[in-house]
Formats: sequence, structure tokens, C-alpha cells
Amino acid sequence: MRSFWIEFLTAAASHPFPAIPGDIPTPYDFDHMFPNVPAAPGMPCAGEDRSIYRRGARRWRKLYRVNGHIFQAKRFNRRAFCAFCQDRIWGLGRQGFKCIQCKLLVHKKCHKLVQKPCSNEHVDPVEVKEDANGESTLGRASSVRSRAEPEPLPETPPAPPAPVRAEDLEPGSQRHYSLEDFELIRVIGRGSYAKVLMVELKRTKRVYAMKVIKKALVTDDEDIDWVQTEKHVFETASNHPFLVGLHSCFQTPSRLFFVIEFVRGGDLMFHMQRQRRLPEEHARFYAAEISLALHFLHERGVIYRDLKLDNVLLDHEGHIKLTDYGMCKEGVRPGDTTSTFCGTPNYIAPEILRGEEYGFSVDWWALGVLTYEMLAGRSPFDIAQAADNPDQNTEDYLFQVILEKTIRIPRSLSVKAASVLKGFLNKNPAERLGCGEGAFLDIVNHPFFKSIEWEMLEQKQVVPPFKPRLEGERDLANFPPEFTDEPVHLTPDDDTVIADIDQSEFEGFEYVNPLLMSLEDCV
Ligand code: ISQ
Repeated sequence: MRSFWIEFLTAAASHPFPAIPGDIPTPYDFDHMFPNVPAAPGMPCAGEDRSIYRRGARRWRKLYRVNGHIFQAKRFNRRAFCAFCQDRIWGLGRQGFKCIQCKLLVHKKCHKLVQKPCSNEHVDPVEVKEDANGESTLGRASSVRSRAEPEPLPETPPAPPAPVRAEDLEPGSQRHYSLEDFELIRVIGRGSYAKVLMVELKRTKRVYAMKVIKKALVTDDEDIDWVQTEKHVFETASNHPFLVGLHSCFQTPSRLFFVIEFVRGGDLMFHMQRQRRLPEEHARFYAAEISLALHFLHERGVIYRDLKLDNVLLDHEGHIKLTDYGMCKEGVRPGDTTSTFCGTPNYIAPEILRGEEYGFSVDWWALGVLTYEMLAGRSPFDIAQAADNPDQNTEDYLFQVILEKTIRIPRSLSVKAASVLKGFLNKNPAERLGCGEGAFLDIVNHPFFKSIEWEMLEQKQVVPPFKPRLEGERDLANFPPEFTDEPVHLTPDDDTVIADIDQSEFEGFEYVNPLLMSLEDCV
């Protein structure tokens, strides 16, 4: 039983929950998913390897669309040749691109020149027997535009507020932050680009989260885009109760620092790993608060694009806060679409996989996946038998399932819950809940949300169904030990690495949130 679960996760590498045979849960089945008993609630079971779970947090590599092809960067062995220039594809890193549909292989440098349209069918790659692409190391994806993509969208009227720099503040309130202002306390999270620390602002003794990004990893225009996007959206988000806000930004020669509001209750991934599945009442509350956060972003022209359990934090009272805005797409108006590609595989909407233009609909799809996970304790796309079949352990197979498989709703769920899941998980974005004529009102008025008092909810006047256990302001019991046990130091700067960084790319990164500044002055 247990080894099946671990093998399944290793294989699918996409989800933290076990497959539940027959989808028939025991009522209020809140206990651990392993056959033995942990020493205390929330502790791992004997032999349980918690590090496997967060593989779901991987991000997907970017895809590049040209002439119907959807190219993905890959490493190849010596026998791979470019279908465009016929030269060998060989070198360090991901030197080649492979179309995920027709499997055409080309150099990265040649991919934009490919004129032959994608046949959408598998054609034999040029003299390749085997490609040596390793594990997908998933990088941050952001707004990449290939030549096949539409013209950039015009600026949106409700643009995020202009960044406020420390030097633009009222005289007397100016303040420049630097690393010396903070004591680094603990590591609380880690992604492919960033590390998140719990820190204390020495002057006020207030605690913050600090996201640290190595500039050397922000190497191309696309990466710089996402840093900018994250910063803009942070500024917008600081005005909403269900979005984490930004305190300040600063930099050193080697790193970028985002100082963020600290949210103490841990993320939904952490809690789901301990509770297996949630009662409908709990899932409804989280889904409703998340809906309000998404709607707030959508109204400001932002598609969130990275909704997943890891990005839903709980505050000390149990209200949600979305975090991680690096994947957001800004400047989208109602009816506008985009076609750039990113996301976490398990949550990617079918229209993205089909290479179609898409809009806010992708966030409602992701909310459907997440709500399903909360209610069913597993992903709608878990494929139990995939563990034994290497052909079904691939992202391609997962995408095929997302595109084609009819989603089975566990019989234990209520009619209203089943209906809301079917609504969000409609593979046709035009028919999806939240995307039709009625848009957000269709969600508000859905029978599943009948008991929600939306205005009270938005004002945090509804008591959350679950209060994270916390002993004090700095209790890290709700953060995974795989992070909190890590040493907190930052490695010393390497002059040779710094010499290669174009510092002009990061000019103007500094920012101070005047609202939080004035709060601090009250201390
Ligand atoms: C704020 N508080 C806790 C954890 C976090 C992780 C990422 C970003 C912000 C956070």
C-alpha cells in the first residue's frame, strides 16, 4: 500500500495525494494516509518521506509556438540533428527544441525559422534513436512571445500603481532598506528560482517573509519580465485581504530581495497532507475566498496563472492569502486573450495545452482542480495505473489526460459540490463556470456557494472553519521541516559571478510600501 503510493508519486511527480481506490472515502476520513500511526498529529508516519510531496510545486518549462509547433527545450544526445539546418544538436544545457506534438527536433537558434507547419501527428525525428532529456527541471515561466504569437496587448486602463521608490516618499519618511536591516531567522520555502526566509526587521522587531532571488538565475529578458511582473502585482495585491502584500524591495550585487507580509499558518499543501480531504464546508470557504482574490486580480487585468495548493497560504486566523505572482500575466482586459505558456502541469487548463488563446478562464479551471483536490483528497488527473507503465509517467501523458479524460467526481460528494466541480472543470472555457455571460456572478450564485455571505467574507467577517495551531508569532510548526531545518545563511558573493551580471537590468528595483511604512512608524 505505502510503497505503491510512493512509487505512484515518483512516477506522476505531480501530486501529493494518494489515489483512492473506487473513490469511496470513509465519512470524515481525516486521518493520515499511511497505514501506520504517527507519534502525534501532524508528525510523519514511520518511514514517511515528506520531501516527495512538494514535487507538485515544480513549474513547467516554457513552450514556444511557431507555425503550429509547440517547442520545448530539451537536452539531446549526439545522434540528434536539426530538422531545419541538418546540423547536429549538441552542446551543454538544453540546446535543442522538440515539438511536443509532431516531435520535430531543431536547434534553439533555428526554431523560429521553421516554416514547415506542425502536422500535429508524430513524424519520425531526424536520425534520432533516443533523446537524452533528463528529468524536467522546471524553470520559472513568464510572458514569452514567439513570432507566432499575437501582437502585444494594449495597456490596460486599471494599470497597477506606479512603484514608489524610497526617495519619492514624503520628506522624513524616506527609508532605504538593505540586508543589514534584517535578521535572517529561518528558511520557510524554496522554489526553482527563489528561497523564502522568515526574517525580522531589526528596528521594529516585526517578522516578514523574504523572497531571495539570485540575479545570476535571472538571465534573459523573459526572466526579467517575471521579476517586474511579480513586483507590479505585489503592489496591486497589497490592497486586498486575500493576497500577500509587499513591504519593500532591495538588492545587493548578487541578489534581489522581496520583503513580504509574513503569513503564519502554512500553505494548503501542508494542511492537505495532514488532513487527506476536507469537509465540504471547509473547501467551500477556501474556494470562496480564493474566488474573491482571483476576481480582484482579474478586475485589475491580471491573470494569476499559478493557482495551486502551495500558493494558498493560511493566516493565523485561517483566512487564505495567495502568494507568488511571478507567473501572472498583466494588462489583460475582459475578452482579451494571450497565448504564452506556463504553469504547474497538474493545474494547466486544456485551452493552454491546445495552444489556444486564453484569458481569465485558466484561473477558474485551476480553482476547479484545487477544489477537487480539497474535496476528493487527490487530483482529478491522478492515474493510478501510471506507476507501472513508463509511457504513462510523462507530462505528455498527463496533458493527454487533462485534454481528453472525463473527470470522475467521487460519489461521496454532494450534488452541489459535484456541480461546481463540473462547472469549473469544463474543458470548454466558453462554457466554464465564471467565464460565461454572468462571469463572476455565476460563481457567486452557484448553489454550492449558497451559504456564503460574500460581502462579509470579503471583509474577513466570516470565521474560518479551521484555525492553524500556532504558539506565538514566530511558531514555524506549519512550515515543512524540510525547509525549516535548512541552514539560513546566504552564500557569500562570488566576484566572478557578479562580474557577469548586467546590473543595469535591475535598476529601479528598490521599493518601499508607504502603507506598511506608516504602520511601522506606529510601533
Ligand atoms: C509569506 N508568508 C509565509 C510564506 C510565504 C511564502 C512565499 C511568499 C510569501 C510568504
